[in-house]
Amino acid sequence: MTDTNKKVALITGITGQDGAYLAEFLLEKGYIVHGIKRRTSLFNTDRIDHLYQDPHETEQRFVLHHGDLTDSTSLIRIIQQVQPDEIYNLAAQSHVAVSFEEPEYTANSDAIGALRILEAVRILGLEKKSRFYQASTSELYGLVQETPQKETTPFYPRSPYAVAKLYAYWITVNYREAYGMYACNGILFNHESPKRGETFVTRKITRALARIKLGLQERLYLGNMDAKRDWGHARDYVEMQWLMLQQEQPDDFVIATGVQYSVREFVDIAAAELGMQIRWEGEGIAEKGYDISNGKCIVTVDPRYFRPTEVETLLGDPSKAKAKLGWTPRISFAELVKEMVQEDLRIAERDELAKRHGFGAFDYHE
Ligand code: NDP
Ligand code: GDR
Repeated sequence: MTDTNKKVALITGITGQDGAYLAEFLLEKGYIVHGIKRRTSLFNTDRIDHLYQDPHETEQRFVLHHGDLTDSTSLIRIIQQVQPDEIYNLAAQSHVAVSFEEPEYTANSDAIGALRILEAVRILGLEKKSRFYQASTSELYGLVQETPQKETTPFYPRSPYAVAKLYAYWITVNYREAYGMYACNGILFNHESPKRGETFVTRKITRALARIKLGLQERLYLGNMDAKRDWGHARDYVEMQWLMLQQEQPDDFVIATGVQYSVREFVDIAAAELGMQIRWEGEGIAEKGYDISNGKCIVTVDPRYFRPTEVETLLGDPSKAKAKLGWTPRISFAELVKEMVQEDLRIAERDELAKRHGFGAFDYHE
């Protein structure tokens, strides 16, 4: 049973970083939240387990459905059943480096996946009911044509991921113009949190440094340390996703902080949070970072993490979102790094305790 006066949201990618924060945010706003998760051989709901509701309870406010962005039939069935007021398309193969290894799958899920949802809405005659949010990305700017990047900056995608997201961006605009759908692109710059996947560079750094600090890991291997990103906090960014769907007219917005740091600077700031200081020596692939307290080499470059085509620098201009959505990030970069480091330290302490009691602690480098 569900309350018919409550707004109904459908989130694809609900098991991911943003999906988890957005689900929490919408539940607090009183929404009924439906999420699409894909079938996996192990549980993949860690990030949303705290929101789980027993399906036997009478009033259902949080419901998960099995589905996949590569399977139209599942999307049509779920959208028909849920009749959502708002659809947030967050699902994607979201790792840029992996997209070079799985370009076809990335196109299928990230590009055609968006089309499948838009078509499902049209087939079901929900164009005027269901508002649509597309998780677009600063990766669209790729080889940057203008700095800082804003909504009118030309795109130049540099990876199969970004090319797939370019299609999704334009099909969203096209369905808005062709069928009068309320469909928006949020061009979000990098946003991180303690829920960030462990293979994205920020989380990889905070996790590895916390483990090095506790003696669980020897070294952090990184790729391009000169890359610069405009990093914000995911909790702030999901609120903007919601706000984009609450306007009178649908539109596309850049969400960014307007400040950038290099990967190396991120390492320095995260290390400082752990009371560590790094001395850098060498250049390019010979660059090394030493813990000055004991002289140990704890950071080296591994060309395995270089990308065939790299996005060297991204810096967003969020003026439009500031003016029209009242966007101001609440969580600073320093607070973001601190929260991530503290959470990874807590996890490392748990692993260290387990190791001391004879339970294996693994060490992998991804
Ligand atoms: P995550 O990688 O953390 O989450 C991606 C989600 O998509 C997961 O729930 C994943 O499921 C799901 N998924 C992947 N493939 C499929 C598929 N074929 N069918 C159904 N679900 C699928 O990403 P984020 O939360 O960080 O990002 C959310 C969205 O925003 C993504 O589209 C990303 O590309 C985009 N984006 C992210 C930015 C960022 O900095 N975080 C910036 C700009 C855009 P599972 O848990 O099973 O893997
Ligand atoms: P990005 O994020 O590619 O910007 O995509 P990621 O954290 O993977 O890389 C950021 C930059 O760091 C460099 N880098 C490394 N990256 C990873 N993952 N691992 C390393 O060891 C490493 N060393 C250096 C990268 O080369 C890159 O320049 C993220 C994803 O969330 C996308 O889905 C989203 O669209 C964009 O952010 C905005």
